Amino acid sequence: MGYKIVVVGATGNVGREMLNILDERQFPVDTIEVLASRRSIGTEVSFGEKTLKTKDLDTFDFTGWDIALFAVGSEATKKYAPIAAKAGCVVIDNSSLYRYDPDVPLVVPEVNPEAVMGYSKKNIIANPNCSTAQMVVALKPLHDRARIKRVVVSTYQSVSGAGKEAIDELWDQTKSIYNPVDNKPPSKFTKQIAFNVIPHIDVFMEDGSTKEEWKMVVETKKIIDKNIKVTATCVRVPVFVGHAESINIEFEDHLDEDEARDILREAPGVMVIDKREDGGYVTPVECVGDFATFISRIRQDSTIDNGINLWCVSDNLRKGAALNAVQIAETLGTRCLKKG
Ligand code: 11C
Repeated sequence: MGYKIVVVGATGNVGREMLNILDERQFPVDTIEVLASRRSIGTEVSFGEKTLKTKDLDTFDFTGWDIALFAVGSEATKKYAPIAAKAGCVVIDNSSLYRYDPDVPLVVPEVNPEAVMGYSKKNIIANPNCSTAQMVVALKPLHDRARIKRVVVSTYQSVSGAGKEAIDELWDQTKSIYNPVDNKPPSKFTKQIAFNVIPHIDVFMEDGSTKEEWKMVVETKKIIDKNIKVTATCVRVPVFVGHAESINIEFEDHLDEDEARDILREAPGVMVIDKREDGGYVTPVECVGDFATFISRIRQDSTIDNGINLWCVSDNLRKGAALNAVQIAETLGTRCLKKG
């Protein structure tokens, strides 16, 4: 006996990945419904061998459904997630709307699976931002061993994090860069993204940081430990899929680079590829379609007492969004909503 699952926003990049991952991981689905906003009703999406047609989110009755995976923006989430939750369907939300609500757990199953138990306060569980999800998978096992004091992270984030129009903008600009006739001014990004990098993701905050950077700080505290200090610089790069991060970690206790590598080798969700030779590390194009968070370039930071540097790469549409949401559903199923 399986679960009655709804995917909300099934025609978007993340919604489609959710369907792929439910199928790939053989999530026990009894019945599935795919929903979309009015303009996308009737759009066909694949679920394994099957083709499903999207129905209208606006008129859908969530009563009797077990889990709704939401992959729509904060505005639509604000309107429809409470309706689903009130009808008794547990919402797993990919937007940022509920992440900082103390009554909503923010979960990365490799890191804080026990937090799912808190779902019942609002019948909602939040999925973190993609750049946070992959970082905390790498940080948690090291924190358990040597207590992290401070993290300095710089991200190299792919355009798919900003949606389909952003993917199209990189594609169009790349094709037309040497052909001024076809050149359109940037619309999704603030500056040219093809053959360039942009140190700006999401809106600016009062202190000069961006909201993407703020999310990495606040979400890491909520997921792992409120005492961990994080400072982030988030940068958009001309890559289609796969976020990379350069992470510098300062610990309370000494941690040798070899022990750090051994700990990460054993850590759930992590794949260590770390050969000190040409190509002995993972780049974003190699992580696309994978479930793992890849860690490379693990080395001592000799400028501080207890410091490690590492390079972390993951598929932002998967671990950063759809995979994490499905893993939350799996955890919820195992711990709280047992079937059969
Ligand atoms: C990006 N990380 O790469 C963002 C996308 O808060 O869920 C995800 C935004 C979020 O642009």
